[in-house]
Amino acid sequence: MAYDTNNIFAKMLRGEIPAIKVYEDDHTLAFMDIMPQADGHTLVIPKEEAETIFDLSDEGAAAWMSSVRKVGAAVKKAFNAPGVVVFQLNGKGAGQTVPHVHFHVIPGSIADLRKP
Ligand code: DGP
Repeated sequence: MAYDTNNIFAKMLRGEIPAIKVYEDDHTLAFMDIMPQADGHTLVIPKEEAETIFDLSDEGAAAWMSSVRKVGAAVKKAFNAPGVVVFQLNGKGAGQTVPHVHFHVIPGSIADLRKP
């Protein structure tokens, strides 16, 4: 499906709506989730226009995963968490609500997550 350039994360990347940014580089952006499933719930996105992992270039995917690892380590340390939950959804059928690919990075245990 064609990428929707008006999705909320695309607007965030263009600076049209605010975000609490926690990490940014040439290829990726990380910011706090507005509906956190636990304290420290962070989203990490590639800057490349991609709705799902299947739309992303290999280079974009590699840069994105590199940032997920950095952000994951940082939130684990910041929240003194025993572990970090990292997941992402592809397509409405999987439950994806924002059509710009994103990883959820959440310090703590999957057993402690609040319902989205
Ligand atoms: P998913 O269901 O995997 O597509 O997750 C989308 C996430 O995006 C969800 O946890 C809530 C978050 N979210 C939705 N709108 C906004 C927004 O305007 N700002 C921020 N920071 N997060 C948002």
